[in-house]
Parts: sequence; C-alpha cells; structure tokens
Amino acid sequence: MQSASEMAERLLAGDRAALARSISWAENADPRYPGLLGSIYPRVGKAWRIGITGPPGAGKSTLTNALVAHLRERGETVGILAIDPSSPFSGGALLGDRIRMEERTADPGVYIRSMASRKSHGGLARAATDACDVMDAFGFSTILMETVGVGQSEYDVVAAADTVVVVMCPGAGDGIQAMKAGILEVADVLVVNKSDLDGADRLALDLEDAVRMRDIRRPRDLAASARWAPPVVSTSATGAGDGIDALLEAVDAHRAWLEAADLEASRRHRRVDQVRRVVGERLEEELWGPRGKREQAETLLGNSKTPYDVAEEILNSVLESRTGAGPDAGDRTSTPGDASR
Ligand SMILES: Nc1nc2c(ncn2[C@@H]2O[C@H](COP(=O)(O)OP(=O)(O)OP(=O)(O)O)[C@@H](O)[C@H]2O)c(=O)[nH]1
Ligand SMILES: [Mg+2]
Repeated sequence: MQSASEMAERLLAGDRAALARSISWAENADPRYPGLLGSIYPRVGKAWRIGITGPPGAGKSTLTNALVAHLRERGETVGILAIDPSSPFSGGALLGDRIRMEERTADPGVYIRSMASRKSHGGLARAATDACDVMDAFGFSTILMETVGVGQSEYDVVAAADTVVVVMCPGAGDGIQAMKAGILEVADVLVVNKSDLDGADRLALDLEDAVRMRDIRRPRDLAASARWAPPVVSTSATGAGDGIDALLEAVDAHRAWLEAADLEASRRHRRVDQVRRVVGERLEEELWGPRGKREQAETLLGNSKTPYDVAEEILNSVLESRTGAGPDAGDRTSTPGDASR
C-alpha cells in the first residue's frame, strides 16, 4: 500500500496516476489524505480557482470547454473538476460532458476529473476543496470547477473558489427569478450564455438591474474600492465562442481586484470553512460511526429520557473525554469519569 509521503513525492514529480489517486483519497476520505496534504501544503495556493455554476443546461460545460481553449492559448495549464449532477433531470448530461471534454484530454496541460456528489464520502464541498488543493499542488495554473447550481452543497463547492462565475441562459424563466438572490450572493461574474437566442439581452439587462439594486441597498460602510459589483457578460459558447475573451477579462479583473483588496483574508476565510467541514465530519464519525454513540443513546433512551436529555449527556461525555485527554491519550474506550481525573 502506498504511503502518504510516497504519494506526495510522486504527485509533486508530476505523476498523473498519483494525481488521480490523490484525488480519490480526498473523495473517499482516505485516512492517508491528511498526511498527503501536509506534505504538499507548501505547494498549495498558486493556482487561480474559478467556480462555474448555474442552472442545468445553461451551457456550463460548453463554456468550460471554450474557456480551456482560451486559457491554453495564453499558456496556462488547467485542471478541471466536474461535479456530476446527481439529480435525475440533469444526470443524462454526464455522458455529453465527458465526450465534449475529452477533446482536451490528449493535451498534457489539461486534466479533467469528475466527482460524483452522491458518492463523495462526507461532504462534497470538503472533498472538492481537497481535490482543488491536490490539483493546485500538482502545478496547474488555473482550476475550473463546474457544478450545477441547484442546492446549498453545490453553492458551497463554488464558494470555495477565488472567482465564482454564475452562468444563466434565456428561457429558464421562473427558475432565474427564484435563484436571483442566491446568485447575487455568490457571483463574482454573471454570464448570460446562449446570447444567440431570443431573450438574452432582456436577461442581461435584468441582471444588471439586480446588481445595481443590490449595490444601492448595501450599507455604505464599505469603501468604494472594497466593493465588487459583478459584471454581466454575454457569451455564446457554441460556434464562434462570442464573449469568451470578455469573460476571461472579467475573471482577470476580479482577480486583480481581489489581489489588491485582500486575497489572503479571502482565502483564509475559506480555509476556516474547510476546517469547519473537517471538524463536522470528524465529529459525525466519532459520534455516529462504527465506534460511536448509538448504543449509548439507545440505552439512555430506555430510561425514559427525552432525546434532548440524551443528546445533552452524550455531548457532555464527548466534551469531557476530549478536555480530559492528555496529548498522547489515544484510548477511546476510557469513560468520561476516567478522563476528568
Ligand atoms: N444556442 C446555444 N446553445 C448552447 C450554447 N452553449 C451551450 N449550448 C447548448 O446547451 C446545451 C447544454 O449545454 P451544456 O454545456 O451541457 O450545459 P450545462 O450547463 O453544462 O448542463 P448540465 O451540466 O446538465 O447542468 C447543449 O445542447 C449545448 O450545445 C450557446 O451559447 N448557444
Ligand atoms: Mg455540464
């Protein structure tokens, strides 16, 4: 079995098989992953991470493909993480994604990885962030993450990017209205794709209005330079690829703004989110995994206690056993009583 440090060495040497395996470790919450990340961490942080989200069928994959072509022309290397939509209505697009994206896989400057949201062990956002860290350490200069913007967990994924691009298209109707508030929260760049179709101009104007309204409502305690109003870019990802250059320019502008504002703070903020996810997963495992508290809960409930009473007791026992444990106290079978000595 491959050790974390061997894997790190291979990964940093540019071994693609190691890249794939490392991402699988992240996806499966393999116990070797934390050690691997520790070894490669000094190399994490150079890539620019772009999250691409939006409703099903808006053209995210087509746009991603077009972006990759442009980025390659600029001499960038690109890692792509495509989060498979797990909802049945868009699941069928997966094959199309693969076929279209495979046009690029012969290029050594491009790597494509898909991640099944339903399969990722623990949280999707945690696994996706880990996968980006791995691709970042491997050396890609740009990382693109595509996810269907349908739920909170998908938003969490793109919110871990440096620049979030929200893709919409005309004809999606009420869906867009419903999404507008959430979109403005998360978007750094707004894209109206399928600008070749009727209704695209109207949608772009609507979005520009929404951005303006939000800016007016926003409290004025921020300096003008501290605000970023997401630009609205119209693209046609199929055919001649109209607007792709403008989209990249908008991403570059957001990057320049963030670097001038406080990139470190922004990234630290997202690192804290990742800490929170890892803590959440570890607690979940400790409480309800195979060595967890299910039996204890059943026993306690048998004494006609309410679920709240039992929850309180379990929480207390966990917290006590933690605070009472010395640096090398690895004995998880110790009772709360032992630990408070
Ligand atoms: N007319 C037109 N069609 C487009 C454009 N961009 C994408 N499409 C088409 O829209 C359909 C959906 O494109 P995808 O790139 O698969 O969209 P997606 O957002 O990745 O879809 P999901 O991953 O299923 O959410 C495909 O048939 C594309 O050919 C565009 O600019 N104009
Ligand atoms: Mg897609």
